Amino acid sequence: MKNGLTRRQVMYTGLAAGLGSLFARLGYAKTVALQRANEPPEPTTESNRGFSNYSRFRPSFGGPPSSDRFLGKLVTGLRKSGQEPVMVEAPDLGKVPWKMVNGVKEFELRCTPVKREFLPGEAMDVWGYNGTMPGPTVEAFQGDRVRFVVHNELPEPTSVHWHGLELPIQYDGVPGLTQDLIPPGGTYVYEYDLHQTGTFFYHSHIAMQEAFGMAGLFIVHPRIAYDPPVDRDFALVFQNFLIPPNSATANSMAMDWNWHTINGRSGPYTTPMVCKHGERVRVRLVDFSPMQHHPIHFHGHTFWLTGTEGGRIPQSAWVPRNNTLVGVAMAQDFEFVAFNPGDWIFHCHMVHHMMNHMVQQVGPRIREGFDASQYLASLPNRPSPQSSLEEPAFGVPGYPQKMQGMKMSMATMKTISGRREARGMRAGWFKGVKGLMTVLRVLPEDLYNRVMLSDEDIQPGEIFDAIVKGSYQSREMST
Ligand SMILES: [Cu+2]
Repeated sequence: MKNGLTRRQVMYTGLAAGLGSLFARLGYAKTVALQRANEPPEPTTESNRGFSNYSRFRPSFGGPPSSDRFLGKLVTGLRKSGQEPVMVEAPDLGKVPWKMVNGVKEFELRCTPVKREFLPGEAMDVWGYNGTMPGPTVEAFQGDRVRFVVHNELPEPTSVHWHGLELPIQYDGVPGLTQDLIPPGGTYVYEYDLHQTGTFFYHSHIAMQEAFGMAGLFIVHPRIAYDPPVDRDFALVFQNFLIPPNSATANSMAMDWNWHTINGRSGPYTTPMVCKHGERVRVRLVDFSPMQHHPIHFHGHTFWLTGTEGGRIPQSAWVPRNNTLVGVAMAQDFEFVAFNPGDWIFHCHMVHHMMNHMVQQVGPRIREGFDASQYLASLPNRPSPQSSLEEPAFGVPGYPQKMQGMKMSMATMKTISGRREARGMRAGWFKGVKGLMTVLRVLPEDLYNRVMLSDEDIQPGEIFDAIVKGSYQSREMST
């Protein structure tokens, strides 16, 4: 439009002028008109007309920023509005089963020691619920009345707090303040109504047990999915542990961290999230690390921050991001349209969270009170330090920076790459996926079906190559 005003801007300005006398008292009309006039003009020429359109199948702008379709903000998924929400998928975690007892959804939680394989063959001693760490996901609906029968199978007392839920005080799970601790072998019953919706979690309210992994997701859905409806709903819990070399037991006293997990696994053992090209996707992030915050970055897309641990954010306050900081005990929900096919890394951006512990740099540690005989007996077999300072690279100040001594056995590689969710990714894809990292795969429907639904052989790199060579980037379909 002439003078850089869009039709909408003219409309707003006209409206403001028409109602001027009314709004003038509030000092409002001028502000609205000014705000609108300051927006960049909508593109009008042939060359930039594309920026006002949005496509769910290729990168596009969808502007201006006030548009509902800007960066896919309110672009619906492939599912229709007005339906039940899709169920949440938390990779590598189960769900807590429930049964209906006289109109109440009854869940059973056992507080247990857990052996959790952070990486294949690296089974760590932590604590959790029902034999997993983090515990299995609780999934319920707004309006449900829920009951949790909690058995303590730990050698010390515990209690369970329901993080973020507005419930009667006697079920809040704080030792002493709201209830007596559940003794070893004891059982305690929590029961309340759910009136909220969002990403919550349950956890021990004993600090050291929290640091030892005792938490799980608690997702409460609305009965009818929020608009715009999403096709996929993923959830991830981020945690840090310090597990000294030569030990499998997390040191929950530590203020330092060397092992990092998403849903109880470290990259590249974290199972990729796989969605279809064009779907609207929600990812729920929870930080249950003892002390560390996680700036979570997703490549190739811009997402909208649509919720926090307090529930849904009104659409007017959604924020576009590609990196969102999740603080300790906070949740962030975000949504995006998966318009860009590929295997996209999804990771915490803290560099020390992007790798697991550096054994060769740290060396073995013996703590006071521990028997050192085994360590001393194996001294002759210790790998000798590399002191090849003649290597020309040592002439470069700072060398080496790349982590040294990363080794992965053939069996481990097979386990990691042999999973259905990883089929057809580049050979060696796992070299760039470490610590607090996972992968979100956006696959065109035909490739999605091959990877997730068929049993045909897929060669390493086959799916990746098909995306790079294919015409998927430019494919336009009616939405
Ligand atoms: Cu982090």
